[in-house]
Amino acid sequence: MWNLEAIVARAQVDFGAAGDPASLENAKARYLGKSGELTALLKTLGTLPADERKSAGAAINAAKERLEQALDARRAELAGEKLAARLAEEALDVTLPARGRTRGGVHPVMRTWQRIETIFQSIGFDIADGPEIETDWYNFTALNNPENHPARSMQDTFYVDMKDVDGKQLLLRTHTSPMQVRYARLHRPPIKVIAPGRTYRVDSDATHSPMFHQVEGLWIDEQVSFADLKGVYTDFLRRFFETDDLQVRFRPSYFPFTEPSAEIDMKFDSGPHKGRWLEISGSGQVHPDVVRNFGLDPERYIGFAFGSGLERLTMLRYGIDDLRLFFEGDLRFLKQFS
Ligand code: 2U9
Repeated sequence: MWNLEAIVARAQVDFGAAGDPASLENAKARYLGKSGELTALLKTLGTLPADERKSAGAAINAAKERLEQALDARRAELAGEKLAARLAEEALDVTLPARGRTRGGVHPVMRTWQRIETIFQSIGFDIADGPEIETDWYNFTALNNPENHPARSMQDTFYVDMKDVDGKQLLLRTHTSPMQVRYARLHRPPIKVIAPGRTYRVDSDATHSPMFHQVEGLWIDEQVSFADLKGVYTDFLRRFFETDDLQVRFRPSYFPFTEPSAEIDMKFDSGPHKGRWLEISGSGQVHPDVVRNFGLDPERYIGFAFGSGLERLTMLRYGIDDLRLFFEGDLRFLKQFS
């Protein structure tokens, strides 16, 4: 008869020697595969005399079963070894000291915001704050924006799917002026206030962002003039840019909320921008209808206002030439300011 014991013993040695699942399956094929040793024996059963066939078949099947058991055991062993290797490789040493927190930095536009607050506070201006979601009245009507003005259209302004008590749709403020309207309705003159903050317009290209920052200033008293505004604003620019080599000029312009209105230009007499007039702000005498909306008598009180973009001030101060850098969160850019 065949030496089944020897076959089983050899297979067990072979299985034990297989170092990975693929080698193990190859070893299995040599015994139990289509042309494997045990399979070949099974095929010869038919050639045996009938009285031997039954016991021989049972012996081969018992051997086959032992091989299957040895295979399963070795498979489990290999899976265990693989898991152990992975655990060792990916081990975390929880006793290592923590990496610690790194120090963050102030965004360049926020630095400008902080600088502006410090400068204006030092000359007696208060800081106003207010909501970024506004009513139509505070954002447009109180500021003398006509009902059919393009700024009020869906193309120019982000509207919110919610209405105010007048049934008018709420919107993302398009300028920081509503904060000053709110402030002026709550305080009595003299009023000296700046309102820095985020503003929103439907506008997005290389020089416009749908969200940008403005700072506006408002000065209301019985005796203020363009000369005061010019003095304050020139002083602000010289302190902001840290140079006295800077000239300021007012150029006639138009805004619905001021009359007369003026663009403010500045020119550096030294440094990289030397010699070129640069548009930096808008300004004007607050329109009498707007003063009336504060609950004040325009025959008695006169107001002066200005408005500037914080991104523009920041770009000029640091020599940044692409607005998009402010909004990309690229640390290579931002780290230069911390
Ligand atoms: C009230 C009344 C009047 C603020 C003003 C401007 C002119 C102006 C722009 C400059 C660059 C906005 O960021 S920007 O595009 N602003 O030109 N702003 S006068 O006038 C006010 C504000 C509040 C109650």
